[in-house]
Parts: sequence; structure tokens; C-alpha cells
Amino acid sequence: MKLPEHILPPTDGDHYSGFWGIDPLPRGASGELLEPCSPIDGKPTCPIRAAAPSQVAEAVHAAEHAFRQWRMVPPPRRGEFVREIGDLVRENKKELAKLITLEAGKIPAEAEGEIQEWVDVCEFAVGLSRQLHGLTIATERPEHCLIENWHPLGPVGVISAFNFPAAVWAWNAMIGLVCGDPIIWKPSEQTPLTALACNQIVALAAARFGGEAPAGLSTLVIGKADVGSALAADPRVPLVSATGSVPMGRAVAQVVASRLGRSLLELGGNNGMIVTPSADLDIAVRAITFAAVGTCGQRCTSLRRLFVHKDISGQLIERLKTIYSSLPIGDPRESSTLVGPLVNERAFDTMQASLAAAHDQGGTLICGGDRVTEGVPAGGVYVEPALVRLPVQTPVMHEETFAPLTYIVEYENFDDAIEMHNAVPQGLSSAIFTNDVRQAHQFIGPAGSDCGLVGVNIGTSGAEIGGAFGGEKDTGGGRESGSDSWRQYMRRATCTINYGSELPLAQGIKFGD
Ligand code: UN1
Repeated sequence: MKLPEHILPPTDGDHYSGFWGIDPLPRGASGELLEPCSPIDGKPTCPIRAAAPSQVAEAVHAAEHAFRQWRMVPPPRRGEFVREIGDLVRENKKELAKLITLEAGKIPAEAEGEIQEWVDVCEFAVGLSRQLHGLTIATERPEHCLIENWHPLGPVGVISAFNFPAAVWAWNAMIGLVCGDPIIWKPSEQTPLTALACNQIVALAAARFGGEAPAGLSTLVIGKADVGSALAADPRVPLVSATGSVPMGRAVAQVVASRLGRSLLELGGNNGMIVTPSADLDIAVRAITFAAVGTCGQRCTSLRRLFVHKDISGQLIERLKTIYSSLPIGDPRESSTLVGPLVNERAFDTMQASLAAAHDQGGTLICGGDRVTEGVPAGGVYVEPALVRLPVQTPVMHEETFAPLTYIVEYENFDDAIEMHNAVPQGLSSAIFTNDVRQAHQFIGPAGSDCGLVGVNIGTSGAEIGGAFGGEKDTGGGRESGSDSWRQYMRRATCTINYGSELPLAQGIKFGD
């Protein structure tokens, strides 16, 4: 695949540099040489010189410097910068999506959808730039005024995963930028070209914007876990937003907490759906299919667990079996493909291990699970989406397997279904299919789904950017993107102003009067 050179920074000798700010030239990275491969065919995409952990400190230093300037730029003007970014993203949507296809193996519709999330969050952030508001609060003291000011927080570290190589950074970066924060980004080492292109878009926007966007405002530090650890450990980074596995998030959170920094975690999901007898099965099967096999089951919001009422399970399973068995699997660059590759061999091994465990735990394979080798590019890891029926929710269902693997368990009693749904360590996304208004409200109510994202008659994946995105329990508790997530990227100052000539003390205290 020809790379869209015009949106990538120039190569540094024979490789790209993984240390790259918004100033015009990449600086030499001095870490190890990374050689990521495309999930499509296992071929190397491009050699990247990783940033050394010491270069993280350099990036943070530059970000601190940029912060002093950027925090004084009025928020709506910062919004104009993000608008410039959004315009460039629109112009380059297809090229950016091609990089996601190359590095993450997504089909174009989903890769372009991911870039559209970036456009959407730019628009959200531009509007937000005029709405970063605090409260005025009633004060107990005469001739006093009590107000909240929201101020920029400082450099924000963003650690993102391979499966959403642009959008997750964009949620954090676009909101962080309008809030007045510089961004230091450690992307997945699987997707460096996408990261380089995204940062190049920011650099181009900075050039259009003029000197108001300082060097150091947006920096990329590509590397392995040591680079992420250096970012998490740096006391000059008040907020670290990390997306990825639960063990990664636990490690990052502990390091950040030990220096009393803030972390914003978006970790594993093990998302479930309840299908009740009144469900509209025509839309349910479509929702299940997109949620379970879209992105080859490699979204944190992918559907993994289905709880189906016993009266409809037979027909639902038959319909899903027919669809799962006829899905076009293959090269994501072909327009007919709906299921692209898994990211690597390890993902396939993990899926096989889960299938074996499910079998040992009493599961029956309804369809799928085999490797596909015919009619797909050699060197890629292609697999048939699998559907497994289990008598009860067994231990394997408590784990997130990042692959197109759907477990089905029958239920009889609705309360039991909710109980089973909530009985896993993760709490990201959830859904119910029902036309029963009571069950729908029970599911979205306080004793219903315990997840951060709760859908009625929709699938678990594909959240809009306008809502706060994230989940509970092992998912980490963070909320990114829309609603009032912006507050995490700012600090709150409670300001009390005495405009009188007396000095009344709070709580009516008299002190030496
Ligand atoms: C992720 O998989 O890390 O809701 C993010 C969705 C997308 C984001 C997924 N908007 O599926």
C-alpha cells in the first residue's frame, strides 16, 4: 500500500522518528528500532526509531514551557485552533483512514468512522471552548462573592491502544487543547504511522494558526512500555489518560497515584446484552453482529456475552448462526469485507485458549473459531467469528477475550439475567433488547446495568462522542470525550471575594473582636 506521504512527516534517514513535536522538523529519536507489521499480511509497515525514556522528560519540559503560553490564550481562540485541526482532518479523512486500515486492519467503513469521531470531537471541543463554565455560589457572608474558576491543568499524558489509534487520542487531545493543556502522546507501537500522521495534522494546523500555538503543545513519544512508564512517573504531568488492558492501567494508576497525580483510565470491557422475549429480533441480530464481529471483535466496547430468554434463544441462535457463517472475512481493503484480521498471532492464540476453556466448562461451539487461510492475504491472522453456547456463566466468560467470540447463556428470570450481566469484573458497555418499558427502565436504573454505557435496543459498541465515555470497576472509572469530561482536564479554583469593608469570618467565628 502506498503511504500518503503528504500527511506524514519526513523520514529521518531510513526510518521515521518516534519523537516528534509540532515544530517543523522531527528531532532524532534515540530509542530502539521498532518494526511493526500490518495485521493485513504480517509485512513490516515501516521502521520507527522509538523515543528513549529520557526524551519523554524532554517532551514534558517542552510541554511545560508551552503551557505557560497556551494557558493565557483565551479558550475560544484555543477552540479556533482545534477548528483548524478539524478542517484538516476532514480534508485528509480517507488518507488517515487508510493508515488505520494498514496498521490496525480495520475495514474502510470503520476506519473512516474512527476518523469521523475525531472530526466530531473537534466540533464538540470548539463549542466547548465557549462553555468552560464554573458556578457562582450563594455565600453566607455579606458583601462577599463565591465563584468557581476553571483553569488549564498542565501537560496531559495520553497513552492509547492499537485498536483506536486516532480517536482515543483525539478525544483526550482535542478536549485537552481547548482546556489549555499541552498533550504528550504515547501511542501503541503497533500504530506509529497513524500517530505520526495525526500529530502532523496538528503541526499543519499550528502552522496555519501562527505563533500562538507554541512548540511543545503536542508531542509524540513512540515506544514500548518504558516510554509509557516514564510519562506516568513524571511529576510535571498532572493528568495521565490511559486506554488499554487492565494490567497496563493498574500499573499506570499506581505510578500516577504514588505521586498524587490524576489518572483517567479506560480499560477492558467484557460487554453483555440481554435479549428479552419482547425484543425486535430483526434489529437485535443486526446489532449483535456489528457489536460482536465489527473491528474483528477488537473494540473495548465489543459485545462478548449474550443473555437470551429461553423462549427466543432457539430462533435467535439460528439466525445468528446463519449470519456468522456467511460473513465476508478477508483483506480489509476489499470493499466486500466485513471482518478483517486479528492484530497478531497472539490474539489468535488467546481466542483459541478461550474456546478451549469454554469447551472444558461445558460450552458447545455453535459455529466459527477456525482459522481462515483461503482467499485471505497470506501472513495475516484471519478467523471465523465464533458463537459458543454455555449452560451458565462460567469463569471464561469473566475474562475479556479481544476477538470475535460471543458467548450465549439462556435465562428464565429477568432479575437473574441482570445479576449474571453484572457479575463480571469489568463495567464498560451494556445493552438490552426489549419492547417492555419496565424492563428497559429497570436496566437503565440503579439496580440495572452497572456499566458506564447502557443501551436500549442498540448494540454495545459505537458510542457517540457527545456522551461521557468510560466504565466502572476494572474498566477504571474514567470518563472521556463528551458531556462534562472536560472538567478532568482543568483545575477548579474556588474563589471568595470580599467587596466590603468588614471582615466577617465564615461559620460566624469571632476572633478577637
Ligand atoms: C475503544 O475500543 O477503545 O464506542 C473505543 C465505540 C467507539 C470507541 C471504542 N466509539 O465502540
